[in-house]
Amino acid sequence: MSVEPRLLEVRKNVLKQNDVIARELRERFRTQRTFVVSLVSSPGAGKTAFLEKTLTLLQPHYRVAALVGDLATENDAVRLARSQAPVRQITTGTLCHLEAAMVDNALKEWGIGKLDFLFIENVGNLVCPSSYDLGENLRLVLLSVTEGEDKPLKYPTIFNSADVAVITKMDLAEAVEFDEETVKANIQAVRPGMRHFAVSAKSGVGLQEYLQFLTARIAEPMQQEPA
Ligand SMILES: Nc1nc2c(ncn2[C@@H]2O[C@H](COP(=O)(O)OP(=O)(O)OP(=O)(O)O)[C@@H](O)[C@H]2O)c(=O)[nH]1
Ligand SMILES: [Mg+2]
Repeated sequence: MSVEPRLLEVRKNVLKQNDVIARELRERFRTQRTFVVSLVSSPGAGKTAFLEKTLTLLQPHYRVAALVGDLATENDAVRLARSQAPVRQITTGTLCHLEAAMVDNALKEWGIGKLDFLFIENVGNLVCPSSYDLGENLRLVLLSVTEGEDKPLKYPTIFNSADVAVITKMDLAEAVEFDEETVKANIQAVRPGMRHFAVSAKSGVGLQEYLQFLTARIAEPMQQEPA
């Protein structure tokens, strides 16, 4: 047997194991009525800045918390904690993505109480995180205006694994001659029907529209509950 099929087999088993844990997590989140949102993007696209704003704006009205993954440092957890929301860093060492087991372990050690929203910031990478289900309800893929409009076409897998696209750093759009129509068309080319928000964590543009979308998502299942 050549090495390649063996490696493929190992990878298949890791993914299968991940899916089992992710399914358990999703079921647990469902019974606890916690809406889980994960964020994926290239390094530096603005996940932490966007999430810090999200937590700060939701915190007065909802029970929110965040897990954040990075290869090294607790920098992002320190930044997110400025929102006053509970935050935990997961350091992955050499791994370029979070896995469901890491989320499971972090939550078990944490013993955090009931939440309305749990946010999970993945390691900055446009490739690795796409294959790993974390049990989330909604996966956001972020793309900053400085990265170029062609990224959805070049990294279709991550856009296909996500539910919603968030274009970040809109305050810089003019300076880099960002063309929103082109990026919209490129997103639609790889993921027809995908919704997108155009935001800036610096100026606050687009944040209210995004938060309305998010909070409506938790209102949905609650409205279906019997009186
Ligand atoms: N002008 C502007 N800069 C931003 C915005 N959002 C983030 N930045 C800057 O972009 C840089 C990277 O932002 P982060 O929030 O650390 O990005 P990230 O995706 O969390 O990065 P990693 O976790 O390392 O992958 C920082 O210097 C931020 O201040 C924005 O909306 N506008
Ligand atoms: Mg970050």
